[in-house]
Amino acid sequence: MKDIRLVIGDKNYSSWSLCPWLLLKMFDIEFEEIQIALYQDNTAEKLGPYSPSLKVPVLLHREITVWDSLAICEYINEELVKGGAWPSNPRRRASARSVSNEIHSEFPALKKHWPMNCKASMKLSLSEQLFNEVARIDAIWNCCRHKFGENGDYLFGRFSIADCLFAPTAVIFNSYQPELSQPAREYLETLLDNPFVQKWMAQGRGEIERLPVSWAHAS
Ligand SMILES: N[C@@H](CCC(=O)N[C@@H](CS)C(=O)NCC(=O)O)C(=O)O
Repeated sequence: MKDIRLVIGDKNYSSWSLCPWLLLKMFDIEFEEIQIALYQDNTAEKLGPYSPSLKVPVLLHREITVWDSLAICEYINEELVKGGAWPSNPRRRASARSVSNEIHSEFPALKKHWPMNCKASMKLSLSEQLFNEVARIDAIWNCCRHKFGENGDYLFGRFSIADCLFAPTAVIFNSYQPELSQPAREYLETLLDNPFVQKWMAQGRGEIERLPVSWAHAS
């Protein structure tokens, strides 16, 4: 058994699982992947031994269990990559934490109406709330790229936890194709071109489990 195990859901559907998975991959940390199909009759029974919240993702490191995507990313940052997963500059780090927490805790319409589905490709009309949420994400991406992005193509230049938190948004935007400003579109392309995001999406598209169409908008 490997020292580090990450419990994730379906790659096609589980947006939050992608965040710590991408962080571990980007920092070249070896881990065992334990995948559990979500929303099946036996999902809770299978998650029970691993997940206090009965949700994914969960990180198991020696005797320590960490759940919730952002808490897992913080744990990886502290215990496994010596603080290297946030920007080192305090001002940048404060902004990176702020936008990461914002995408994690806000955007209710996006989370409700545009679930992640790597197989989906469609342009849907946006409610006013959804329009405003997409505009806010566009503004975050613009602002971070403009103010902090000079040393690379990621939100704060070099790759950080903020990019992990926005990776599911990139997959979602790839499916539902909202209008974006040019800088936001360029950042979206950076995330979608990331080889590990590509790998995740390809594996997600290859999965055969299917949720109801009303949930996932696609086959
Ligand atoms: N705040 C949690 C949310 C976790 C979450 O909702 N995970 C979904 C999959 S992406 C899940 O496990 N759903 C199963 C369920 O709700 O029964 C996090 O960031 O990890």
